[in-house]
Amino acid sequence: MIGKVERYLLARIQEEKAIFIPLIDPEEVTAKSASFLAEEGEKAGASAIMVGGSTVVSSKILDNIVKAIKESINIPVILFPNNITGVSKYADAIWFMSLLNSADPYFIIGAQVLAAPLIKKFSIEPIPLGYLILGEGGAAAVVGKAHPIPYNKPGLVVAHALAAQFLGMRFIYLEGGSGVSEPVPSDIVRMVKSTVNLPLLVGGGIRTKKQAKEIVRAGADIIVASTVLEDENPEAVGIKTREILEGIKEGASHRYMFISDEKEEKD
Ligand code: 1GP
Repeated sequence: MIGKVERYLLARIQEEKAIFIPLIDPEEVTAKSASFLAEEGEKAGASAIMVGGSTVVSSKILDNIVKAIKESINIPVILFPNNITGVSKYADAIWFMSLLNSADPYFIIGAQVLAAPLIKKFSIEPIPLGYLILGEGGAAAVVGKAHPIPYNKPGLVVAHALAAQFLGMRFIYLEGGSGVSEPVPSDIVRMVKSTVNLPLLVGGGIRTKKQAKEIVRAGADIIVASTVLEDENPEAVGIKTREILEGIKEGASHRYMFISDEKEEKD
């Protein structure tokens, strides 16, 4: 049941403790700049490239971008769809995600039903993921009709993540919203990690090495970042990618240990 890309991600997480997946928003790039971003990511040590955004993009544009990325890198390309238009036959895998705190069943199960036959037809590997939008939530919250869980209600985040685990989802994504001022607080990451036994993705508003380090230290297995890598200056893209990766590495080597519900600090 577990496919090649998922096995690969789990192996890299086991090996490196935490990994980086740059996210490319098809609305913000051309095929050329997307390839460049992906190449820089791969060179710096990113484990995969995600492609997706909150607003609608034509399937043709998405296909061109995914195809161009695929041709320039060897690491997997994973779709991060906001809707059924987020599917491209050129990708290796797709986060088969349910927006668990949406008020609209379309984003919990409707879009997934419509997209499933196409994903099967294109042989794209689906990776089941529980998606939760917190804090400001950004465009993802508006488009997905979510009730973002406030940062001061960590118990609610844990309850949602636990429900995702019990439903059989294999990854959890804590989303703060693209470009938001405050990424998901490390306290929330720590609480989820000490209760839920699933690999944890955290994204939204992560711009600095320090933020990446703190979030990984608190237990994130995968850091996702997009806005910080959208820079006109090609040199800046490489520098930022490496900075985030350094933060991830430092955070992973100074991780809290999670023993049942108690945590100890390890050095
Ligand atoms: C959005 O979590 C991602 O879905 C990335 O957010 O653009 O703020 O890095 P940023």
